[in-house]
Amino acid sequence: MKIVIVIPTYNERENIKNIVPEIIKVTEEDLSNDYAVLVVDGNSPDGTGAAVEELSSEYPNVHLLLEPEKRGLGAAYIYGFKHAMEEMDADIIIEMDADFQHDPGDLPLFVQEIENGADYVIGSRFIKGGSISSEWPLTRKALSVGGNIFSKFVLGIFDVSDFTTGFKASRVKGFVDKIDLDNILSAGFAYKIDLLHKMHRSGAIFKEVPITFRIRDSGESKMEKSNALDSLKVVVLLRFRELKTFLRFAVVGFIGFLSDVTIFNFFLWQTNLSENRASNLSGFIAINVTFILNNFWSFDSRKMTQLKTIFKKAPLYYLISYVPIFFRSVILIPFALDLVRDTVLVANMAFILGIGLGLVWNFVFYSKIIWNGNNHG
Ligand SMILES: Nc1nc2c(ncn2[C@@H]2O[C@H](COP(=O)(O)OP(=O)(O)OP(=O)(O)O)[C@@H](O)[C@H]2O)c(=O)[nH]1
Ligand SMILES: [Mg+2]
Repeated sequence: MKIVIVIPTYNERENIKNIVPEIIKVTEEDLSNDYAVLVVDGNSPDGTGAAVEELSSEYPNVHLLLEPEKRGLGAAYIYGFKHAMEEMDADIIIEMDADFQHDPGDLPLFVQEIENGADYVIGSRFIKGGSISSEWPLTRKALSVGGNIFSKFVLGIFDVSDFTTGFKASRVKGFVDKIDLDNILSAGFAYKIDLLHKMHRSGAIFKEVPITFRIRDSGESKMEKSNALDSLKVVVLLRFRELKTFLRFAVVGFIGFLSDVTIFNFFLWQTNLSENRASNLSGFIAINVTFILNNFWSFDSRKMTQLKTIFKKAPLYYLISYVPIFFRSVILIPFALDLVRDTVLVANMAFILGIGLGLVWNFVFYSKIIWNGNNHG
């Protein structure tokens, strides 16, 4: 596999000169994979870029990606991720700092976990075996611990204990290459939370491995004071977006429900269709109405606009949506009528119960499969 280790730098001349040879030493031992180091430098005034160029003449698999200026950690990583995918054909991308806070000796472990089936490997400071150097300021430690608890509960992601670690490995095919990197919520440190959230929602298999987070070797911290507030904003915004989608989906569901019930009863009272047929037909009409409303409103940020995409997804949409309709028409309603005799009231009650179950079913499958953010048009 092709593994690209992306390292953002700003004024890290000494660190980068020391860490690259260590990375090369460790990765050279793995003969079955192909490694490259991609340093994304924010045009550091201390000459980090020149130091990387010198390193590349010594090590051909070390590359420099120069930014026009310092634009934030998130912006540097996004730039590096795109380059690693488009120009270097990466299968795995590793995020790592230049300042020796992350141990190059841990790299083989990250790769092994991906080889063993994980899609996203998180170097965690907060699981058994992981730690933060005791020299790290207490206030930063407290902020980190508090931020993690907050993120866990607000985002509802309970299988992650370190949301803001900078040491990670991601599988590209099917995961990073499906993420819309142009709309990441933060150009700074908080991009980490958005990326993690997107990987989680895409169904990636997560694996946390313990790391020891040391203090930086030399140079100054680029940690900005605004990072904590920015991270808080990203967590809240991510949750709110999901909630908004769900609330809109519920409103659409209610409109679908009203049309479904009205049409169902119209068939029952005005025609001599059986309950089963009436329920099937009203359901079919309702899923077409809800498709349009969901596409242009509930899931507007992931909407499909091209007919080609819509036709491609249509069979799956009908299949998913038809499951609860089939269930209520063929199982629930006949069962209820059998049990309590033939009344329109019983048919309606079973029908409504079927819609309630269908709402949950549909939301899960629509958001995971139909409007999963990978429609590209
Ligand atoms: N290109 C680029 N790199 C950056 C930027 N901000 C930080 N970095 C690099 O990103 C890595 C992480 O930044 P650090 O300042 O070490 O942040 P930290 O590890 O949370 O803080 P410390 O514990 O104080 O080191 C380092 O390699 C930095 O040089 C930026 O705006 N642009
Ligand atoms: Mg650091």
